[in-house]
Amino acid sequence: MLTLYDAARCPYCARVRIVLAEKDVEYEPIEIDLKDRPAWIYEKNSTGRVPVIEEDGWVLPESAVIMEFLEERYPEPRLLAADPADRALARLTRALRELEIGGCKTTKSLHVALAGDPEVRAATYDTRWLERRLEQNAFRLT
Ligand SMILES: N[C@@H](CCC(=O)N[C@@H](CS)C(=O)NCC(=O)O)C(=O)O
Repeated sequence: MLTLYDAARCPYCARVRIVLAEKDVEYEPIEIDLKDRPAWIYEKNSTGRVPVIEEDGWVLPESAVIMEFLEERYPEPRLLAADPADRALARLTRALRELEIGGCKTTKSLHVALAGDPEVRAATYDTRWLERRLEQNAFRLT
């Protein structure tokens, strides 16, 4: 079974949990206390950060890479559009949201412009499922 090294309040972990939930993938979560990280987490990820997934001794850090891996490994239901241009827009939205989550405001006006464009929003699956899961309080940020 897949293991997720997880932290409840981490937005990067949350988006991996969302993909796992959408794809109904069974996994074992292992909560990492970020204030008192176990030394062994550095063996999984040299930066010591979560999320990391592991399966049969194979480890993968970095949430965006994990999401892409899960999309390819578990293609149904599809979370990215079939059309390459739409996929690119979804990735662009994701990249901009990463900057936003990271507290970087330098691309905020670009992000606002993109988010306000109904055509871009319609083409960007990431935005729809992220917002839906936000409504469902899937981030466990309480
Ligand atoms: N680029 C990484 C960022 C992951 C990240 O920063 N995780 C935070 C928790 S939200 C962490 O592990 N922080 C511990 C640290 O930076 O030492 C990803 O997308 O997975």
